[in-house]
Amino acid sequence: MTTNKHVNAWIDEMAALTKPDKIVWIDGSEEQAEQLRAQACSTGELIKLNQELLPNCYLHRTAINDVARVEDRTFICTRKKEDAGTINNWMDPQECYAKLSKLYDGSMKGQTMYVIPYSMGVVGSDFAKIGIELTDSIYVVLNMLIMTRVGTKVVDALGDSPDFIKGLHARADLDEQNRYICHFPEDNTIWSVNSGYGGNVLLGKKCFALRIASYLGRKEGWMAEHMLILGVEYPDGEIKYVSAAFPSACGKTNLAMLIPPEYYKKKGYKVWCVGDDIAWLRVGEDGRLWAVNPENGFFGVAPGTNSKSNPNALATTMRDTIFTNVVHDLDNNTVWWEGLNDNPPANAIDWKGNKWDYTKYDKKDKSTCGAHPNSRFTALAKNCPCISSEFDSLTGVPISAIIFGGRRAKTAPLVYQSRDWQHGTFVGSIMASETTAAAAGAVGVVRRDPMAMRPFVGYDMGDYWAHWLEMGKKIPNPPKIFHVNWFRTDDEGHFIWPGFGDNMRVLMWILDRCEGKVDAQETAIGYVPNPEDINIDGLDLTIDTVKELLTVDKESWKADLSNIKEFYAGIGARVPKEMYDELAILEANLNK
Ligand code: OXD
Ligand code: MN
Repeated sequence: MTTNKHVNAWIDEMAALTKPDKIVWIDGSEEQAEQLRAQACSTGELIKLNQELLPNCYLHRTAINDVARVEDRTFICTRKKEDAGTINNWMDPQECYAKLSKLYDGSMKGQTMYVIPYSMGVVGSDFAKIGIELTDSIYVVLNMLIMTRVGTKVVDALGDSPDFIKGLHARADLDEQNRYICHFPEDNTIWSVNSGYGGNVLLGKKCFALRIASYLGRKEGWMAEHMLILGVEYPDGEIKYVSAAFPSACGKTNLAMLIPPEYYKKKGYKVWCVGDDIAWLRVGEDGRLWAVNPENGFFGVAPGTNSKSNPNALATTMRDTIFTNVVHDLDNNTVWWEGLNDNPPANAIDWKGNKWDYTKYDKKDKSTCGAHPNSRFTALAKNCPCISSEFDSLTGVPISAIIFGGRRAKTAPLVYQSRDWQHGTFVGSIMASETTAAAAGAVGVVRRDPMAMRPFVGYDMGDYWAHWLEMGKKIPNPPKIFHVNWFRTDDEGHFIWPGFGDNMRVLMWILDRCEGKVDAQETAIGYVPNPEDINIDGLDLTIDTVKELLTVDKESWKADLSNIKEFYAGIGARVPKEMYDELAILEANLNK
């Protein structure tokens, strides 16, 4: 399919190692995709769902031991250990190539190796980067066809260039003891073996668009971030864009597809989704920071998605979707998951492929779930009712505000604004979430997740913060940086803020701040809204509750300081001095 000698030599080498019977190029055509779906259905890899209710939708079940990303099996293989940093697992590249070569050796015998040429970003955009994934899995091919831009157009765009990310994936024996997700940022290479689960095997997503891209971004002067991008349209038609980073289980996809509360809807406000997971950001000619979503679809968590929490996501999954590890409703050949509605199917198969008795389902016992808690939908962005008209833009969208967030019961107020870019970088660096009763393990344990990138930075975390600081110097008109917390609780542990669509009320304060339209109070941690500036029209909330949501509780911040210091110490010598300066300012402010 190509005369590119770099591509052909690499494919030859990988085929000599994995020894497939056949090599098939994925051209991006519907005919080829349809033929692969039929083939996957004939072997049981996919189940074709009710085509009247769910046109072009399929169900897949992974192996039971293979249901999530595996951070402890994920490696950054730089020549020098210190370049991978203290948070990432590291392996020497030569040692890793040798070790994994043994696992790949002959692993595709009797099978087909699919060659997927794909682009992260719109083909032809200055933001876009090309990858080629070699895989033995039709499930991977079909997911990549949704999540990325695939096919002949990508091969044409690459031409004779050696500038592409080389990804090799083999399911091998799905042996979890020998499962490896390895990144070689210095070689533009990703090797994944012994998994069939999305985050480990759709190499364009976390592996390329975050880990490798964050490394490239540092080298080339741009940023790859774990951020949603959304646009707020004002009644006069103007649209302002924000990007936002949250650790998992903070409702990122829900925020990206937010439905405005009645108050705003009536006035003509709209919210448009550009992306729900990843943003690539560059400085534009106008001196602002511009963002694209390099993906082409959503790989969203199914449980909890419903017509109230995220009607747009639900609508997106109604066609052209691959469901993974959800419940199969046998009566009407559709799917179900916990939190979809109150009508679990009576005649159903669970995510493990066993008959599922919903009467034995106990919300507190995950082992009784019909759908795996990390079950997923892979759906096309263009099927989302609120997809932005700029989704396919070559230049991206200009970002007015960057929002960081976490799940904190007491410490962080509903929203605060950093003083400037450097302070904003510090605010991102101390991002954290507390574990909830829903997760296994102790409740209330703080996990630091800087910029929500803890598992995704392809190099040293201290160097990553230094890159943020460097970028700040290169953006003449930078976005303002904020922090939000939708999850403050009262003394009984109930959430105080209604969340979901009502988060728009906080977005509007943020955008007003960006325009200099509203004042704020300076506090020890940054600028906090005057309570009356958070619009609570139509909400069952008093101004006193808003005051409570906005208080900065110095004692809990002081308690946090030692945890932050310990975290910084763990990151080690490359934490920029500026971050320690900001920490000292915070400490001094809290002791004032
Ligand atoms: C994801 C994640 O799947 O962040 O997007 O884990
Ligand atoms: Mn994510």
